[in-house]
Amino acid sequence: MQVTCGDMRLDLSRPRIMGIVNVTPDSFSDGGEHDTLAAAADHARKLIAEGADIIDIGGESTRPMAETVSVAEELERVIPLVEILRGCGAIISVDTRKPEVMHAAIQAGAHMINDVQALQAEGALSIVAPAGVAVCVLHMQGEPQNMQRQANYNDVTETVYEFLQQRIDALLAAGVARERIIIDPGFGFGKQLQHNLQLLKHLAVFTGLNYPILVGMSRKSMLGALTGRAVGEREAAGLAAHLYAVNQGANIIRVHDVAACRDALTVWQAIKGTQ
Ligand code: PT1
Repeated sequence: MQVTCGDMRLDLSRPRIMGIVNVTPDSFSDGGEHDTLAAAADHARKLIAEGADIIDIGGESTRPMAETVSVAEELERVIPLVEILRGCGAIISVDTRKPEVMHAAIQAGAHMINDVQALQAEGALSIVAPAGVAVCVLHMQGEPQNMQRQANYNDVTETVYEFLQQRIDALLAAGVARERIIIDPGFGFGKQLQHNLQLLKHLAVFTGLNYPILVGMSRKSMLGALTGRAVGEREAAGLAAHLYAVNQGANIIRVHDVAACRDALTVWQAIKGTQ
C-alpha cells in the first residue's frame, strides 16, 4: 500500500511514524513569535532525526475543551513552519479544520491535510480535492469544545466505520483519488474510555475499508484514566496502545515520543518478519 502525498509517496509496507509538532503558545511557551517558530522548527528536525516519516504541524489544539483560534492566528503559526520544513525529507502534514489554512498550507508546499473534521467545513472539500495532497479523515462526535459531554454510542465501532465510509464516498465523489485517502477512528474525539478501548480492540475491522489507517493516542486522557499517570508520564502506556494498534493493522501512528516509538516498531517488525 502506498499513499500519494503531493509530489511525495509514503510506502506503507511497514508501519510509519507521524511526529507531532504543535505550534501553540502553550507548547513552545516563552519568547515571541520568532522564538516559537525557531523552537518548533528545531523540534521538527529532532523528530525527523529520531525517525519520523511525517511531521504533523498543528496551530489549533483539538484537545477536549481547547480554545478556538482565529484564521489569521492559525495561518501565522503554521504557514512559516511549512515553508521552513518543506524539502526536509519528511512528509509535511498540516492539522487543521479551516479551509483557509488548508489552502495556504497547500500553496506553501504541504503534502498532507489532517482534518479532525473530515473536510466537513464549508469549502474544505473543494479546496483539497483539486490539489494532489493526501487527506486524513477522522471520526469525531461533537466539537472539541463539547465532545466529551455527549459521548454515547450504540456500537461505537459500527458508528465510526459507517461515518468513515461516508466520508470516503464524499471525498471520492469530489475527485480525491483513492490513493490520497487515509482514515482515522479518532481516539479521544467524543469517546469515553470504554469506547476508545472497544475501537482499539476491534481496530482490525477498519482494515475492511481498505484504506490506510492512522491512529493517535499519544498522551491522551484514555491512557491517564487507565494508569493514573499525568500527561508527561504516559509514554509507556502510549507505546503499549500503539503497538496493539499496529498489530491490528494500523499503518501510521501519530505520536509525540518518536524515538521510543521507532525502537518499539523496530522490535515489532523483527518479530513480524520472522518465519
Ligand atoms: C488524532 C489526533 C489528531 N489527535 C489525527 N489527528 C489530536 N489524525 C490532534 C485527550 O483525551 O488522534 N488523529 N490531531 C489531539 N486530540 C486529542 C483528543 C488530544 C483527546 C487529547 C485528548 O486527552
